[in-house]
Amino acid sequence: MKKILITGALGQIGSELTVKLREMYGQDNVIATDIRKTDTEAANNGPFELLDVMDANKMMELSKKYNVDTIMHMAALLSATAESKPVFAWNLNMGGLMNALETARELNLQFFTPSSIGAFGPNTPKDNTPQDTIQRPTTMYGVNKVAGEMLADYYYHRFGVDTRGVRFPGLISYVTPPGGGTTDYAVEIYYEAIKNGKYTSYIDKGTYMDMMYMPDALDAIVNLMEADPSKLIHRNAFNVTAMSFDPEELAAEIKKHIPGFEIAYDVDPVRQAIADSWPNSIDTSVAAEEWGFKANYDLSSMTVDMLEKLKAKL
Ligand code: AKB
Repeated sequence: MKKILITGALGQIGSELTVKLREMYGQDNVIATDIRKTDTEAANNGPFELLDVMDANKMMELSKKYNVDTIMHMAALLSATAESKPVFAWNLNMGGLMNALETARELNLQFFTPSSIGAFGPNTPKDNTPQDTIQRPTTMYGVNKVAGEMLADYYYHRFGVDTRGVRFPGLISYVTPPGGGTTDYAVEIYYEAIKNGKYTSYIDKGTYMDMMYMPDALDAIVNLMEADPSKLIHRNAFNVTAMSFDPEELAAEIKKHIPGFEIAYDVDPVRQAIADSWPNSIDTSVAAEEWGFKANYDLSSMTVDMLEKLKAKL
């Protein structure tokens, strides 16, 4: 029986991952932790503990208290926030990761943490970006992610920790909004389309980025964690994605359901520069080969579901 501690459990991914894992492995077997408590399903429907990931002792103490066998480290600052607070981002993203890896090493836990398309940079091949390629990111977030990918590999090779991870694209969900990311526009646009029938994008038309709907992201985590380790050549930082679009294509898809919807542009130079340094679309064939990665939602089916669920929510 699995017993999992999740950091950043009330964040964009964590809040849905916690609920899904509780359904799979039992309510008491998934311990949600976060720096703050919110009035959410993840916080209220199972064990919850306050945890600042910079506090190594408390992370160890909680992992022992609940006798967990797995740690999923989701707490991190996203790309735009990291760019505005680079020193804090280094301390939190790297300090939190080291604490989680050390906890996994000492207690012999299975380990998951997400990397990102942000681990690529302007001289990475932009289209069909290979799994193994040039990684010279120009953002603090990207520097953190590359270092994190390498650390997770290091802990596997050096100490035998069962580390696993993926490179997530922008994730789209109707449950918990993201905060401080470059791809957040692709979530905000759905909220604004329903509330106001228009959206002003901070990312320019013609800017293509990889995206994935949250149910596919959660399946990817579960399937990778359950994959036969003898088949995993890479273990960490698998490229995964489901679709690539620019704001115009996304707006056109929304317009099919909300005919009066309009998109305008007020480009934010910081987030635009980050987006310009990332790939247009990445190649996921290695994840497919090694553990059967497959996404079920494309732009059209995701938009139908997002609009339906958000209309009910709002
Ligand atoms: C961000 O935009 O920072 C994240 C990511 C792609 O890692 N959504």
